[in-house]
Amino acid sequence: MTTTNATPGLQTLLAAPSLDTDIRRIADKILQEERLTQEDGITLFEKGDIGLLGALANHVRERKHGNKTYFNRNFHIEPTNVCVFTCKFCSYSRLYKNREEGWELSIDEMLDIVKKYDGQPVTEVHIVGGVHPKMNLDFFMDLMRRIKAHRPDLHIKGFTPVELDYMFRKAKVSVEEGMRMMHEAGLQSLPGGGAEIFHPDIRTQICHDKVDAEGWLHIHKTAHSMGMVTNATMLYGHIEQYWHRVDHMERLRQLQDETHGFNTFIPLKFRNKDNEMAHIPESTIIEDLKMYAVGRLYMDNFPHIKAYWPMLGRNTAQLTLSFGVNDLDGTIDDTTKIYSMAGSEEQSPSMNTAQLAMLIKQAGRTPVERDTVYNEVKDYSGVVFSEEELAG
Ligand code: V47
Ligand code: SF4
Repeated sequence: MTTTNATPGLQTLLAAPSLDTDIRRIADKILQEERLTQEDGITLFEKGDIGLLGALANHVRERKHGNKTYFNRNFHIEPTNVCVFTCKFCSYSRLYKNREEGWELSIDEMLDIVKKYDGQPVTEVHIVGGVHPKMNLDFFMDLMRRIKAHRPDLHIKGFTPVELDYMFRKAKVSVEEGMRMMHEAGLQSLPGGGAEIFHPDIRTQICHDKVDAEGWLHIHKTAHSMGMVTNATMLYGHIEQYWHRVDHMERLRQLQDETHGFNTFIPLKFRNKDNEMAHIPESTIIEDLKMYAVGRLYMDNFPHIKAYWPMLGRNTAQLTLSFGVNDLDGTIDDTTKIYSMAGSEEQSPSMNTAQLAMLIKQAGRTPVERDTVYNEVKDYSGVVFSEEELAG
């Protein structure tokens, strides 16, 4: 066993005589920068002690990024929560027949949201919502052209393969044609949503009617082939088993080997309020931290692991910074409803730059503002914030 590059704390954990032999072998692979197998991934979930998983994930995180922890200044546009699909975990959507209970924004209304940020240094708009039968490819291309005409420097990250697959089918265009059209209209990157759990045993039970794993991966692959970067999520902590999580990560890791187009892996904790899976208890914090740590260790070709604080809550998100995470997403400005409606403790998610930077500093990390593609905008390590700024 080579432990020379490990911190003293990690060396002590690895020296424990009681350490499981499989875990010791996997830890050695991690220190040697060798790729983990699916079996290794499952073993980490099943037998990994939380302290050791955290120390190993932290070791890899610090090797890749040192102390830097990224965030960005962003806001969301959720064009509608009316949706033709029936995902059982979704607390947010309303069926088309009940659309008077939901919202449907016009292009002018969405442009008004963009205009609210005139003169403010936001760098990204994240557009994502339900799949509304009347909001088609032309509608969204028009929306993006108008956003770009108003504010060319604002990066448009938007639309999951669930929305894109539906739009392209309706418009009778291929994925390649459709992605080209969206890209030319202003779409610059894809968020990670819609991935859930890829394996059909689980996917057919929780979201049987939307794009399948192959369709999801094909759309991301096509985006990568056009030079766009994308993210990937995994919805964990419901009816899946550990091997389903590892299978999911494996499919992503394989595509990343081919394209190198993914920036960030984002494990999303299942929240159980007001949805058809409300009888399933939510995962514990220990399980959440384990998920982030194994995500960091398994996804060796993903540069960034993100904890999305509006979903996880800011306190747990802060803890994940010691379990492999190096990105907390953004300021959000209370512009998303997906997680508050699903029961997150963050009922009006909004943090100003000072608050986000302080959250990161308190965890002993260096806050660095980034843009969507991880160009560094500003290092906040030396910045002192006033009481007023921190109060928000
Ligand atoms: O795909 C829906 C998830 C996702 C619930 O790429 C739920 O930077 C937990 O993907 N409990 C959409 N999760 C959001 C998303 C995202 C968010 C932030 C940043 C990025 C990024 C991507 O929300 C869906 C689904 O997996 N979701 N309902 C729920 N009850
Ligand atoms: Fe529709 Fe997305 Fe909700 Fe599924 S998760 S029902 S696709 S809004």
